[in-house]
Amino acid sequence: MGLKILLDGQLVEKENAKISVFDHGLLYGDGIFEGIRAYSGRVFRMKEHIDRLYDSAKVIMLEIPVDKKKMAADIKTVLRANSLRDGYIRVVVTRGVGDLGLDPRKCPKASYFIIADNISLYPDELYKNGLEIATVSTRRNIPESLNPRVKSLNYLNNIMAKIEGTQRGVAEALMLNSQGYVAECTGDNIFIIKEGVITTPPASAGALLGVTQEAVIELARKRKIEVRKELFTRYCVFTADECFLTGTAAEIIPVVALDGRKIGDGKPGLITTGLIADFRKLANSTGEVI
Ligand code: PXG
Repeated sequence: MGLKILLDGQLVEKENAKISVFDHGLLYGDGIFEGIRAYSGRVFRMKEHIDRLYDSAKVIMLEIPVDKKKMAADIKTVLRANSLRDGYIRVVVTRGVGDLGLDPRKCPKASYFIIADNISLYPDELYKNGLEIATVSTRRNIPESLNPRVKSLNYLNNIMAKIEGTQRGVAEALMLNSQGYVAECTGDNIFIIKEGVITTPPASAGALLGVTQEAVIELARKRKIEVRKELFTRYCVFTADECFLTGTAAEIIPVVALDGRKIGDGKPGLITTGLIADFRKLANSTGEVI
């Protein structure tokens, strides 16, 4: 049997999960989404993801057709329908069908769908040996235009950066904000460690407020490691002892070089590997049971 998708409240086969070419999610990237993980039969940080989805909706004046409780139940329904105990969940809410104009008032009803599937992470070897990244010229959107805290369907800003990164031969690209401070990578938040202190840019740097980022901050504080949310420049990454990225898909992945400069000794550091172990434990032992 094929993959089952929940589309506007109905479970349908993947082949039948279709939306209109007049949907403004497609025509204008007018919509929002979430990426969520399930580990060992539990949905990790479901409340945080759902809260962020509804906050994104509020900012773009999009009315999600169901309440948070129903959304949570729907997520579990899709996982159960596909017998998934571990997997990646994509929740998408689009403005819905309208006409060829921009005006969202022409879209009477938002659409939503939920996909749950297996996920392919970075190759194992990168978790062991670390990732090399490069700074790209595409700056993160300024908050005054489209706030990067809104997880919108318009990811062209990040995709442009991803293309540049790929052209440079790296798996992730570092994005700066319009003032030149480090914001985040195309689909991950960034952390640096210097003399035992962990620093990650605040959302006000022009980054998504990451669910994994927040979980890692909690884990680090549990280890009695000082964590700061502060602006920093590439200089601080070049001269850091350790660096890593966090994201729902990537989890925690060590970074060992930026723009050809080795970070620390060029190997994943002790604090990073400790946090990776803590995160795996947390992810597999907490969360809402499916
Ligand atoms: N920043 C951005 C811009 C993101 O898209 C994160 C940070 C990490 O946030 P969470 O809450 O997941 O810890 C994301 C994550 C991908 C991909 O293919 C990544 C994301 C969404 C879709 C695809 O890497 N979002």
